[in-house]
Amino acid sequence: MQAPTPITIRGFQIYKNWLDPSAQSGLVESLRPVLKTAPLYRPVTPRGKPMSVRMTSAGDYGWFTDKAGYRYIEHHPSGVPWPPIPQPILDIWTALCTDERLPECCLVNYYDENAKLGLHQDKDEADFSWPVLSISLGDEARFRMGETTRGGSTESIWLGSGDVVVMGGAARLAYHGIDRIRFGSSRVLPKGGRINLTLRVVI
Ligand code: MD6
Ligand code: FE
Repeated sequence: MQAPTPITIRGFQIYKNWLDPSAQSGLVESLRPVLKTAPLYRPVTPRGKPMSVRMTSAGDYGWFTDKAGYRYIEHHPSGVPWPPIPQPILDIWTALCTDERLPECCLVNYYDENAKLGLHQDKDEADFSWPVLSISLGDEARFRMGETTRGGSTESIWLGSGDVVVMGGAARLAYHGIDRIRFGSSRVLPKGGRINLTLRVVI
């Protein structure tokens, strides 16, 4: 099937409501064993500040940060291997990105009522010719998009449950972040909050 035309803002391709409610709850179900094997933890930035977003990963590599810096690691901080990326998540990548290569990391970010994510670039991967794909589940979030240099102009859009964003080409190295969520705006996650999945080709 050919994907319908997304909204494009600064090269970010935004597929509103790509996942219908049953696909959204299917993804939430597929994440349960991931979260059981590899529980969410609170990473610490290289400057020593605990992040407000909690994280875990699935796949061969998990994105990680502590005082030693940003990097990909092959095990959860507990020492267990990262669980495999659930097939329904890989299917979204294949539908919207490419079937030439599969992502090696599915980073899982959980936002509670007060969590946010400052403007950043995703640049810990080896080859920026592969896009990053992001899937939103649960509460709405204001996603901010900037330029490829820090301090440029920005614009924002609200992402809701089932929205998918592909960040490739010129946008692959653009700054972006989450200003805040609207806690309680969705019932997709029983306890509220927001899950964002980002799929990345790492090596
Ligand atoms: C989020 N997303 O939506 C955070 N990164 O919670 C990201 O940082 C992100 O949405 C790369 C590509 C798309 C994204
Ligand atoms: Fe990012």
